[in-house]
Amino acid sequence: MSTNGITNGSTPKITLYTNHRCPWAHRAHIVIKELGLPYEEVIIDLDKPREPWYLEVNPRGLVPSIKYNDTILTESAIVSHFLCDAHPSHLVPSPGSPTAALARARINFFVDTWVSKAGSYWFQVMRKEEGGERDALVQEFLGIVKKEIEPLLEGAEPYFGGSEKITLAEALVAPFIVRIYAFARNGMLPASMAEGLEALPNFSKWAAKAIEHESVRYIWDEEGVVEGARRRIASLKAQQK
Ligand SMILES: N[C@@H](CCC(=O)N[C@@H](CS)C(=O)NCC(=O)O)C(=O)O
Repeated sequence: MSTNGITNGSTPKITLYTNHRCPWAHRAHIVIKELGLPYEEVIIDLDKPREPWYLEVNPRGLVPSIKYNDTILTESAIVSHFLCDAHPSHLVPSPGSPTAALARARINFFVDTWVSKAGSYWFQVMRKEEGGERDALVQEFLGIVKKEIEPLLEGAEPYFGGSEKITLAEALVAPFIVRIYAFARNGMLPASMAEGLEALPNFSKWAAKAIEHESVRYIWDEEGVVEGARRRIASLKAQQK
């Protein structure tokens, strides 16, 4: 049976519209790699206005988007959940039982907590000049991670919820963690930000495992990501003046 170009039972043809600098797109790469799905990638140049053909793929002009057979899906969380639901795996249990529902709820709560409470600080900190205001923001971020994230990582050994294999929780959050550490190493974020995370026992152990995972690393280009962020921040600071 086929609906909107989605066919059950055969290997899908997937095109991933992406940019390796983007943490949201990184999520889709991790999921696709873990699911072992073949795909083609089309790199979208984020330094230029989007071309009309891409605005037809995704009218918001953002990456990632995927074409799954003939169907376009956008928004990294939706793309990731769709792929996981269409191709059940160790990443997240399929719904249908209270145990699976609870495991899914816990992953969703963790990811939602990261995104809604902690996820945007690194970008705000990066835009600030050195000084008291920036330090206060770093402390606020570390306080939130300690209060909101650290308890959710109790027993996350080696992966979320005690899973032996990487889960959707790592796939959706690790792209941000790997960047925070890389930016701190490269002087784009204060070293105190990484040091503060390292002082959280659950977080630091979990993060080390998550960011060294092959599915997180295979498209990771630290130099390119840092350079891209440097240019972006310089241009945002110039616009503020
Ligand atoms: N909510 C979106 C966010 C995606 C996003 O913001 N992508 C950025 C790159 S990291 C983008 O495409 N920006 C367009 C631009 O820079 O013009 C998602 O989860 O997919």
